[in-house]
Amino acid sequence: MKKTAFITGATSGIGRATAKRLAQDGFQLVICGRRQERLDELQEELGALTEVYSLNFDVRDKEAVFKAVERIPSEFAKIEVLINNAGNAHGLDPIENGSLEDWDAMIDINVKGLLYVSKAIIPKMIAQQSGHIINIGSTAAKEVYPNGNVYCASKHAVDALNQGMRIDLNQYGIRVGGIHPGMVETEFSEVRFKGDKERAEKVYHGFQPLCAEDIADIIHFVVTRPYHVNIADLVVMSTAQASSTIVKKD
Ligand code: NDP
Ligand code: 8X3
Repeated sequence: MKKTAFITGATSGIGRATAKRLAQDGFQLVICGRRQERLDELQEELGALTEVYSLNFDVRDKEAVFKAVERIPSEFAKIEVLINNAGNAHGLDPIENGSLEDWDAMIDINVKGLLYVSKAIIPKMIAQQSGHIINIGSTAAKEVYPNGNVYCASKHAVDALNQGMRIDLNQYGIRVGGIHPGMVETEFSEVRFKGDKERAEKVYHGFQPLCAEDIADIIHFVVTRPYHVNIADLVVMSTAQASSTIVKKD
C-alpha cells in the first residue's frame, strides 16, 4: 500500500518540487495551498503517477485547517509523512521600520500555521503509533542576519518546535526532523519583496543558489530511510554560501 505524504505549501517552490519527487517514488499525496488553480494543475500533472488529493486552506485560519484535515478521504487518511513547509518571509526591514502586518504574517504563517497543521495531524500519527514530521526551517533558524529579525525569529521558533515535537512524540514512535536550507531560488524573494521581481532576482545574481529540486531530493532521502533512522536536523546551503551573509559571488 502506498504511503501518504501531506505537504503544505505545495503550490510553489520547495513544496511543489517535493510533491513531484515523492510522486515519482510512489507516495500518494495530500497537497495543500491557497492557490486553487495551482493545486489543480499539480493534481492533474501528478495524477498520471499517483493518487493526489488537494486541500485549499490558509494555514493561519485554524478552523479551516481542522475542517480541511477532516475532509481527507479514508484512502488518504493514514498520513505517514507530514511536511510542514508552508511559509514565507514578508519584508526585509530593520526592526525599527518593520511593518506590523509583515510581522503578523510571518508569526501567523510560519509558526502558528505550522502548529495548527501539526495539531490536526499528530493525533492520527499517535493512533497509528507511527509517522514522520518534517519541519522546514531555514539557515535563518540557526543564525540571525541584518534586517531578518522577525523572519529569523519565526524560523528559530520552528527549530525549537522541531526539537520539542521530537521530544514529546518520542514515546509514540513518531519521527521528527528539521531541514534548514540556505538560499533557494523559488518565489520566496518575490513574496518577501511583495511582487518586485527585479529585486527578487537580484538576490540570486552572481552565484548558483540551491533550487527547489535540491531540497526535494533531500526530503526524499530523509523520508525513505529505514524507520529506525531519524535525520533529526539538517542544514544545507549552496556551495557558494558559507553563512547567511557570506556568499561567494562572481
Ligand atoms: P515559495 O514562496 O515558492 O512557496 C511558499 C509556499 O507556502 C507556497 O506554496 C504558498 O502557497 C505556501 N503558503 C504561504 N503562505 C501560506 C498560507 N498563509 N497558507 C497556506 N499556504 C501558504 O517559497 P519556498 O518554496 O522557498 O518556501 C517554502 C518553505 O521553505 C518556507 O517555509 C520558507 O520559509 C522555507 N525556506 C525557503 C528558503 C528559500 O531561500 N527559498 C530557504 C530556507 C527555508 P499559497 O500561496 O498557494 O498558499
Ligand atoms: C530563507 C533563507 O537567507 O534567504 O529562509 O532568508 S534567507
